[in-house]
Amino acid sequence: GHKSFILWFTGLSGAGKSTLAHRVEQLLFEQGCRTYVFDGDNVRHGLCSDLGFSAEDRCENIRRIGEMSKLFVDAGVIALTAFISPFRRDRDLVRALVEPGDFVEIFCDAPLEVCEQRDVKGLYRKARAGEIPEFTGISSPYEKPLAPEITVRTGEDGLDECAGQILGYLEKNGKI
Ligand code: GGZ
Repeated sequence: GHKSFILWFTGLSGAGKSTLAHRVEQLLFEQGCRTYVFDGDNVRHGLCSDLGFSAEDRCENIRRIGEMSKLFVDAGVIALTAFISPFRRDRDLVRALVEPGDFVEIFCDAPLEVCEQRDVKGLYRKARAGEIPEFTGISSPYEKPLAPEITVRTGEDGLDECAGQILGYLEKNGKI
């Protein structure tokens, strides 16, 4: 079997975290890896349905996702998580939960202008209109990772290019 670890995708809303995580999952699956993707769709409606978007609630959201991901690592499953996770401290707390090397931080680096231009769900427009308080990048901060294991330029590069970079990292570092 393979080792297990966390692939932690972080970046702005609309940066493509969830889409990329699912693409990477597909590639890992083809290599015989056991995987699971956590994103807003399966976490914020369930385990974290009591939480909003204040700094405190985001912190608790990330803490729960981190603890859950750790359990998946214990179970031998590669956990892929796709959350904005805007605060460096919250991400570093998750990093500290697992063995060194088992937390792979992937910065989905897309410029705010690109995310706002895409505005797939119309949330940036609403945030600009003041209809969504504390919206990341508009009225709430995003703290870029200082030393992510991987940075992918999801604003410029295509999905397969970004997924390939991640698989390349994992192969080079003996993780798969
Ligand atoms: C940021 C928000 C907000 C606010 C709702 N700020 O594009 P989406 O819709 O699907 O991704 C965003 C998602 C962010 O949830 P996370 O759990 O990833 O956030 S965090 O890690 O900060 O806890 C967006 C939607 O929820 N959304 N309100 N105010 N994104």
